[in-house]
Amino acid sequence: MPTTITAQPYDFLMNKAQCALVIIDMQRDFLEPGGFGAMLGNDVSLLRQAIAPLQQLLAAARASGMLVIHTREGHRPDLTDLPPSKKARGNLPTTIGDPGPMGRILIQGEPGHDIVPELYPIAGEPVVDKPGKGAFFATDIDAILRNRGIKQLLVCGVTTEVCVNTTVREANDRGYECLMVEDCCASYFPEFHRMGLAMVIAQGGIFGWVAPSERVIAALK
Ligand code: C5J
Repeated sequence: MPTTITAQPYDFLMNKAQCALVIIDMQRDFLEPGGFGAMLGNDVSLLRQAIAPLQQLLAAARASGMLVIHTREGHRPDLTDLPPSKKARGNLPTTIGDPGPMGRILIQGEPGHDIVPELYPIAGEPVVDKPGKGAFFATDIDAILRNRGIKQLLVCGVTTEVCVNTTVREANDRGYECLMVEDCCASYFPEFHRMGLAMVIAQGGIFGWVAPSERVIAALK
């Protein structure tokens, strides 16, 4: 029997056995003071607002036995999977692969690439390393989800308008039903956060659903 979550633009009927929690890129370099995001002049406290609600949602998902998947944006140390266009983007003095405050920026195995301790994966939770913004590009996440019979995703993480939004669009095209948990997503730009949610639910839910964590947690219990 599905559990009803009151959501926008209409109720989301969650089938727990076929639903997974996907946590996008809650990495130290994006979220911690002294990381790459902060070095670029971003206010990381805006992203950190998502940590506390996400801790509660993660605890509820774990307690319910739901599959939890974490993603990390990053590249191989030899940069062979880094498109030159991505390396050059922004014309910044410091870019992906260069030394940063927490090791080489967005490089697998470096301290800044890892997930914040508050949300650290536990045994049995797949961690998907992704070279792009979307979690489906050049990763095995689709295979992991299909092998577990997953058809619905609760999507959280950072940033709302970039990696979370891209992942929701990719998942939508592959037939997954996506609910974005609004207070468990965050952006350095509050207006982009709002719009990142608004464009998902526009036109009758063109990419999916949006609901606050308290409703999702209540449905998981
Ligand atoms: C993510 C980014 N995770 N904004 N990356 O959104 O570059």
